[in-house]
Amino acid sequence: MRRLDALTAVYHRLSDCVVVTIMGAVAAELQSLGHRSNFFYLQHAMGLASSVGLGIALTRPEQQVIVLDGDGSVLMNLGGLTTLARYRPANLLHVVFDNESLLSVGGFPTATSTGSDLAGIASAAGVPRTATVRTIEDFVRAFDEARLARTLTTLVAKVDAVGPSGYVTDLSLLENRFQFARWLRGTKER
Ligand SMILES: Cc1ncc(C[n+]2csc(CCOP(=O)(O)OP(=O)(O)O)c2C)c(N)n1
Repeated sequence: MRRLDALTAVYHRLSDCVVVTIMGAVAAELQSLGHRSNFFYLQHAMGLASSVGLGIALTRPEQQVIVLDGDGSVLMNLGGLTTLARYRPANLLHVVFDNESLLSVGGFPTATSTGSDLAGIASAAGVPRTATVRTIEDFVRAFDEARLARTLTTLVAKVDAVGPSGYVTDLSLLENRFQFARWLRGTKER
C-alpha cells in the first residue's frame, strides 16, 4: 500500500475534523491532495504529533481529532503512547503510517524493519483499540470503524517507503499555525 493512496482514500473524510500530521513526506502528500484550514502540519517537533492531537482532543471533546504519524516519529517518543493511553480521549484516532524507515531524511531503517510492532506496543501501553492493516480496503474499513467506535485507537498502516520527490510546500509554518488556530477558534464560536 502506498501512503498517498491511503490518504487519497480517506481525504474526503478529513473535511470536518482536526487533522495533525508530522513533518516531511506525510505533510507534503496531504497538501498535494489539497490543503485545508483544519490541517496542521507539525514541523520539526518529531514524535510530538500525538501529543498535540491529545491536547486538542482533551480541550475540544466535540471535535474528532485525527493524527497522521510515522513509525520513526512514534519510536522517537514511545512515552507519547502511554500518555495517550492514560488520558484515552474517545475523539482521537492515531494513524501511524509505518514505512519501516525515516523516509523524509533519507530512508534509514527503523526498528519496525527488524520486528518491533507498534500496534503491539500501543496496546501494551494501554491504548484500548489497535490494529495493523496492509491494504487500502482494510485501511479504509479500520479508519471508519475507529471513528464510529468513539474509542481511542492507534491504527498502524504498513506502507511502502515511497514519497514525493520534495517536501517543501508553499505553505509557511507560521501561516499554517495562525490559519489553523483561527479555524479551531471559529468552530467554537459557531
Ligand atoms: C527531534 C527531531 N529529530 C530529527 C528530525 C529530522 N527528521 C525530520 S523527518 C524525520 C523522519 C521521520 O520519520 P517517520 O516518522 O518514520 O516518517 P517518514 O519520514 O518515514 O514519513 C527526521 C529524522 C526532526 N525533525 N526532529
